[in-house]
Amino acid sequence: MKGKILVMGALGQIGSELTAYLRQVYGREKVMASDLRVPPKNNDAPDLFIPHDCTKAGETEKIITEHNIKTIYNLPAILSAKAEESHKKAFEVNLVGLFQTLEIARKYNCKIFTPSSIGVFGWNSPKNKTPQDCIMRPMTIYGVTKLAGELLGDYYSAAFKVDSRGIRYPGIVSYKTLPGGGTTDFAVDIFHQAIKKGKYTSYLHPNTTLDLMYMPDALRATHELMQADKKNLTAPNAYNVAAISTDIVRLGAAIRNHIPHFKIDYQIDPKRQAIADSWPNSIADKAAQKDWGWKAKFSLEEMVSDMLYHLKIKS
Ligand code: VAH
Repeated sequence: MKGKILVMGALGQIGSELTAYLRQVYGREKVMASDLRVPPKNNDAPDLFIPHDCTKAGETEKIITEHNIKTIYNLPAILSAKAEESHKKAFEVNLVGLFQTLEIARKYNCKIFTPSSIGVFGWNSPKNKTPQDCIMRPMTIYGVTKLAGELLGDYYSAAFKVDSRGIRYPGIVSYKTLPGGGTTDFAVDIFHQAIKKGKYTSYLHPNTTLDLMYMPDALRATHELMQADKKNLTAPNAYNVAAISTDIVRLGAAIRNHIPHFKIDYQIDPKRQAIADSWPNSIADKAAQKDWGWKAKFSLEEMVSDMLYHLKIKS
């Protein structure tokens, strides 16, 4: 592949694992990593890490030119719950940062991937098997920035032939990083609490159903989409992908198969409950299946078993 890859936001939940995944595929030296934060002392490639504020176009442009970057994974984002606490910061990082990176992708002919989210759907989007194309009126700053980001990507694809691609990630579950301020943080924290305390206090109602996806599926979906032949991609930007539609009760039951005494109690957080209630219960991903052969591999039980296996080793 020509040029190098830059993973922006490389210390986040997706970024930290996508960087390692891409280095496996393309070779360590082909993948540069950048983030506003300082990498941990045990970072395995400090020589390939660059401190970077994605809202500063000059910094981004310097990295692109100095390292001959031809593929950008634009991951920096303030997630849904945290974004409601600082909507201006969320706008700057999620949308201004993206706009500046799209401009640089246009100027230097880079292919660009930007995560979208099921957060782009709103109260009046279809709730079950939510389709690729439907009404989308998100009422969170996160959803607004993600939907606007999709439209920006569509515009740069059409107006400037920038190869801009995206995926509407469900709540991603992984064991390598701690939750990062999202509404679906429960789906990560519950495993840590189950191992540490044998119990979890849920901030969402027991019957709140959401789409989740295990990180290995999310990484593979991202790579498969970026590898796909552009002429087969009918959805201009940000594909629906689906994996596991579930709720905290079913997630808890699957954990109880491994930790029999595990208990859940509830202290509802009205803000995150309202966000979760505005999101779909389940997603239809027909376009991704047809256009680039997408199919999730991990079931709820397989995800739970793998998460607990790895976290027990770490604990
Ligand atoms: C969040 N984890 O909770 C993210 C994600 C679908 C959820 O976008 O904000």
